[in-house]
Amino acid sequence: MGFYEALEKVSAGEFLNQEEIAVLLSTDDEQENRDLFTAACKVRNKCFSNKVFLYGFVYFSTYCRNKCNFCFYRAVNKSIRYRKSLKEIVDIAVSLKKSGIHLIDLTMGEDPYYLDRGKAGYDELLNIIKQVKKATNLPVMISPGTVSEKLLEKMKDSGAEWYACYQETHNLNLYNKLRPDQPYQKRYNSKLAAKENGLLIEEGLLTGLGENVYDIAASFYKMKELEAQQIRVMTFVPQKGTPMEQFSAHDNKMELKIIAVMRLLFPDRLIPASLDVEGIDGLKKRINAGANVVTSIIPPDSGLAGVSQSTLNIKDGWRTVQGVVPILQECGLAPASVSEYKNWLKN
Ligand code: SAM
Ligand code: MD0
Repeated sequence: MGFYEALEKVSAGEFLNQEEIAVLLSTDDEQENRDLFTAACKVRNKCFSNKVFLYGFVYFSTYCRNKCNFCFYRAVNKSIRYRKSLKEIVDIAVSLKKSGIHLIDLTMGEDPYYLDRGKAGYDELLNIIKQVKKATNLPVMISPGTVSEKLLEKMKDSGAEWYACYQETHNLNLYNKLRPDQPYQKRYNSKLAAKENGLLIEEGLLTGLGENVYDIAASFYKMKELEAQQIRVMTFVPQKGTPMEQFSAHDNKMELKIIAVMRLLFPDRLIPASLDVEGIDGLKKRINAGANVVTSIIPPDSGLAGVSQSTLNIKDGWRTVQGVVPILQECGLAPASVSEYKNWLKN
């Protein structure tokens, strides 16, 4: 099947087979790319009108016991380490709410302080969720890594609506190279358990790590099987001091195509444009590829870091609602209200 036949088929609401997905992802033709993005935005606007959701990012602990080869915060790297106090976390969440965001994403490395002390650590973690919820009354996403079903259940009871945990790839060999000593199935099962417990789930991919278009197509099938309400992709950003520091990262073209094809395959799902890959300069193209959520909004004076871009555009205040809104307007879009976001979650 040719590019335009596949585009027409998916635009008409049909799911594509892996070969057809590969055709869409493989194009390097500029006109075809433009048509792909236009079709994706059309589908997004049909489902979400001109409204975009904004997520505040609170990376409250950068300590991590894992050794992911791609990550700046892998246990043995000399990266920025901090663990914010409960008061700092709540104050940051409140300032994010005042700035106009719709959700607080509480993210941490797999920090032994919270995860390896048994009940004492869990209670502190659960209290963070409870206090953030109490102080903001906003939806909360937790991104704590792979955790037990019991803890997921307690996180939900403490007020979390979402569990984010990205497989990065569904190619087992590649996964094992990226996340050594973290069994693939255990990570995947966390998402199934979260779903079972009534949490909304986010699944995600990394691109630029040697995967091919068939791997990406296989991931779309996994996302379909998971029925994840939010799905994402980010381009790998090489990190200083890690085994993959010299790995040649590719440009953002594949990420943009993946966003567009995801949008066409999953019209009514939430798909982020992350500020954590190319900062504010990369926002417009991700939105124009079909994304409808802006993630990694970070208050400039909070002392918080990003993940793949630990400092880019944080202190200069571009990763803020104020920084993002004019760009959304240039794309003919506008931030939703908190009640619009909450209504989406209810459906
Ligand atoms: N520690 C938790 C976990 O592993 O799920 C949550 C935080 S983790 C740091 C969040 C995500 O950031 C990873 O799953 C990965 O997709 C992304 N990420 C980390 N390092 C990255 C890099 N160098 N380039 C692009 N994305 C990266
Ligand atoms: C982002 N840096 O949205 C964040 C992070 C974790 N749930 C999200 C990867 O880009």
